[in-house]
Amino acid sequence: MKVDVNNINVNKDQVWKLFTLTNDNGMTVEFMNYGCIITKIQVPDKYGNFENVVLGFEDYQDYRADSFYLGALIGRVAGRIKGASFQLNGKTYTLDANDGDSCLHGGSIGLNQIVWEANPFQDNNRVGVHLCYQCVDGEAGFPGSVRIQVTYSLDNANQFTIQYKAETDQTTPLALTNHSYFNLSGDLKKTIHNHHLVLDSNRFAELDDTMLPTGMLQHVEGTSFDFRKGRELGQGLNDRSWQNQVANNGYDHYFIFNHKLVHQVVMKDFDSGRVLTIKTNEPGVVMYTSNTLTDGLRFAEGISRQYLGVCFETQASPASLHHEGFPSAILQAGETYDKQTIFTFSVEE
Ligand code: FUC
Repeated sequence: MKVDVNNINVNKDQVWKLFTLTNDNGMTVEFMNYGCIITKIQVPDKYGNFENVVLGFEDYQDYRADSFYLGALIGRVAGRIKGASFQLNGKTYTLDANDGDSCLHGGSIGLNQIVWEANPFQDNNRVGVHLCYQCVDGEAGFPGSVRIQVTYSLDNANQFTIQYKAETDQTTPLALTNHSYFNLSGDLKKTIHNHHLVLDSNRFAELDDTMLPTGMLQHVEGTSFDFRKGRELGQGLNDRSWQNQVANNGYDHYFIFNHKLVHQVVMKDFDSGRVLTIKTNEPGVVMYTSNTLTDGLRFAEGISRQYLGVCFETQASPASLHHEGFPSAILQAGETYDKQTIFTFSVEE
């Protein structure tokens, strides 16, 4: 196992670091200290061919103004905050409205646009990098000075783990996640329509026509949101239901996990044989099927188009700031934020 480091010369004042984690099977995970952005994950298919299974730009410069948040670490609060404001302990906080009237993914300058301090490490079982950033009190409108450490690590069981640790000196909302778009076909050979998914969830947050949760949780039974026994993503992308249509014809919804299965997400691509399983201690996930991804962006293996990837944004719910019954996104002063999501890659014949 090893960690390689290279420089990306952005301009004469800025150099980003590009890390590549490699395990003994030859699996690699590549990411930058800019926004902790994952740019490439190379895993074998059932014939042993290594290919990339995440969307990433051909030119690293394109990450600077990326409104699709490709591969990025999202925060302080992932998802949409209604009215770009919230109340906490009797005070009203105002954030950036960067998505209509809402605050999306932490506001116009989020954690995805910060250069993080990075320290590589290696131990007996894994290789990785600690990425650290100290948010200032009031940054992007959020209260509290928050120290965040995100650790990316890879082991020889083809498990890529993201661990999030944080502490705050004032009670504040915090909901970090990663925004990688997965496509298991390898090197963007096809869209995600035929990806088969099992999701450990009975309920999802209903959206209104501005993409905000109405405050209602819908049961998945009898809908295209029922992935408990497995179904292909394409069925929901083509579904005429109000909830699929409101999300620009697909999924862009928060699912609450049952935590009854060992893995909360199992996704397969039968042609390549690749399987991705996700295990997390987060209470839920936003599944976004790149419904609004535009055509014509230059990705490493080809040109972008709708439905080219699927994000599993494991996280607490920002809707909890305005509605009862959603998993809380509040971190108390003095409490330790300790979340982890494990992405495991395997193959099936
Ligand atoms: C997801 C979605 C949004 C948005 C963005 C790029 O997390 O919830 O709708 O388009 O990513």
